[in-house]
Amino acid sequence: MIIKNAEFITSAVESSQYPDWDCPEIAMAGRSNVGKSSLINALCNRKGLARVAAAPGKTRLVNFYRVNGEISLVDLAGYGYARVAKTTKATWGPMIETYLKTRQQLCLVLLLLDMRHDPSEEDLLMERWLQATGRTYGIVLTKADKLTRQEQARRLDVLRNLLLPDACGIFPVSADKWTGLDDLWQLMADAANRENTISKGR
Ligand SMILES: Nc1nc2c(ncn2[C@@H]2O[C@H](COP(=O)(O)OP(=O)(O)OP(=O)(O)O)[C@@H](O)[C@H]2O)c(=O)[nH]1
Ligand SMILES: [Mg+2]
Repeated sequence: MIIKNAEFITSAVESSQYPDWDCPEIAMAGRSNVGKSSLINALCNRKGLARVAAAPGKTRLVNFYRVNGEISLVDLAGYGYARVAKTTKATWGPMIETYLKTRQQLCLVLLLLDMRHDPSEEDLLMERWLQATGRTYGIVLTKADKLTRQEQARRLDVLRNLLLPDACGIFPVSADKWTGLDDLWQLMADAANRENTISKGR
């Protein structure tokens, strides 16, 4: 994908604050610190578009970005971060769930997992939940640069066995070294094209 422009559009808590457009949306889900915001920056070829932090819990709310005026990337707050206050956590769950459940033009969810680790209970819950809702989802394995090629191949095998067979693909990537992004863009562009065709018929 050639990135002509990438822009932040808005942050939302409730569905009334989502952008009023028919742009196909692709969401990044996963635990805090897995690299959701970094992946958006890498995919958009822009360093500071989405805010990244070494400490987990950086992204709050549902954040909408738009690429080339035609496809939207949605950065979600991460789950599984113990140090976030209980009251904050109580609002994050429903906020993410409402978006994932109700958003019509959401055509693909990317579930991010750190390639070095086995999925957590919450990761597996999210995976099962996505499968049950019938959403099209892909698995993105982040931080591949922290492993050697050999380790990457081994982890890919291990993870494949731990995950459901329903994902539309498993994509190892590095937001640091910018690897694996072309294949991912291909998946995303296909999903967006399909959504554009479907929405014309609505
Ligand atoms: N080496 C390496 N580090 C990465 C990669 N992706 C993200 N990181 C680092 O991981 C940390 C967390 O990245 P974020 O993109 O903020 O993670 P997030 O999933 O958006 O986290 P929350 O907003 O807290 O949910 C940062 O220090 C990033 O620099 C990667 O592909 N390789
Ligand atoms: Mg983030």
